[in-house]
Amino acid sequence: MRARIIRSSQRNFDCRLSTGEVVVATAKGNLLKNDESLVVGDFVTLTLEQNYIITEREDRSSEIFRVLIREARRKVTAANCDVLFIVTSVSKPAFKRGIIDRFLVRAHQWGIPAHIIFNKMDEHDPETVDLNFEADRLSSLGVRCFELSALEPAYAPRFLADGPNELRSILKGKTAILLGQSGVGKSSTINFLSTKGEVNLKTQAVGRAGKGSHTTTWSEVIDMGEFDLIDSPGIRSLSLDDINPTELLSYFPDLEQIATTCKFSNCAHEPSSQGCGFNELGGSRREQELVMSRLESYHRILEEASSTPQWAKKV
Ligand SMILES: Nc1nc2c(ncn2[C@@H]2O[C@H](COP(=O)(O)OP(=O)(O)OP(=O)(O)O)[C@@H](O)[C@H]2O)c(=O)[nH]1
Ligand SMILES: [Mg+2]
Ligand SMILES: [Zn+2]
Repeated sequence: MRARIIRSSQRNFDCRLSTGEVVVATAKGNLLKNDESLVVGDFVTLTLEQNYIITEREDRSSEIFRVLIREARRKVTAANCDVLFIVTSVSKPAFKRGIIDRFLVRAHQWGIPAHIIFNKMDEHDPETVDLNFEADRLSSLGVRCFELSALEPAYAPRFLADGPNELRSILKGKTAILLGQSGVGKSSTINFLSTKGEVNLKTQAVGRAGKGSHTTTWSEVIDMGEFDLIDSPGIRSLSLDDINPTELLSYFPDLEQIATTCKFSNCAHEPSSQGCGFNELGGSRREQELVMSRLESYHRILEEASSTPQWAKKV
C-alpha cells in the first residue's frame, strides 16, 4: 500500500496511509544504503508482515538538499515539496534581507518556486522594515510576499496585496515546506493555518538577544487536510559555500538579465567596472536601489562561494 513518510527517527519511519492513519515502519535494507535515502515527504510502498516494512520508494519530484563538500555527496532532508515559504520576522529575530536572497539561491538550485512570509506583523515598525521595498525587489522573480501575524488570526494586510487568505488559497492540494531562522514563527504559522486548531506544534519564546530557541528539532510533514506542510528546524546561518561561483549569477535571474548589457563578458559588476550595466541603470532612484540591493547580496555570496576550492564542488 502507498504511504507518505511524515517523520523519521534513526531506522523507524512514521508513515501516513491514504486513510490518514499513521503507522510505524522499518525499511528494507537496500533502501538505507546511503543513510539519507528515505526522508520526510517521500512516498513509499508498505507491506504488512509482523510489522510494516517499506519495500519501495517512489521517484521524487523535488529534493531539499545541501552538498556536503568534504564528503562529496548530497544530503537530502525532505522530498516532494511543490513550493517553499521563506518565513521571516519583522520584529524579533530582526529582519535580515540577506537570508531571503540566500534561500532564493537554494530555491533555484532545488528547482522549487519560493515565496516569502513576513510574520509578526503585529509588532511591525514601518521605520525598520519597508515591506513594499522588500516585495518590489523580488517582484520580477515571481516571488509572492505574504504579510501575516501568526498570533492574530484576524490580521489583514496593510502594505501588500497578499495576506493569510491568499496564502491558504495557493496551498490547496500542495506540499509546502517552511524554512527560516529559528524563532521567526514557522511552527506558529502552521498552527495558525490549521483553521480548526487541530494542529498544535510546540513553539517557544525568542530570547533576550532576539535569537530563537531552536524549538523544532526535526523536519516533519503536518497533515493540514487540504494540503501538507513541512515544518523544519530553524537555521543558524545559511552557508552557500557549496555553490559554484561561475553558476551563481544564474541563480539571480533578475541580475543575469542586466548583466547581458555589460560591455565585457567577464565583467565583475563592481562600481569601478568599465561599461558595466549596473553602473548605467535607468529608471528612478528607487528602482536602482532595488537592483543594487540584490547585487549586494550577490557579491556577498560570491565571496563566500569563491573561498571554497572548485575541486570540492563536483557533486
Ligand atoms: N508577536 C508575535 N509573536 C509571534 C508571531 N509568530 C510567532 N511568534 C512567537 O515567536 C516565538 C517563536 O515562534 P516559533 O513558531 O516557535 O518559531 P519557529 O520558527 O518555529 O522556531 P524554531 O522551531 O526554533 O525554528 C514564539 O514565542 C511565538 O509565540 C507573531 O505573528 N507575532
Ligand atoms: Mg519551530
Ligand atoms: Zn557588469
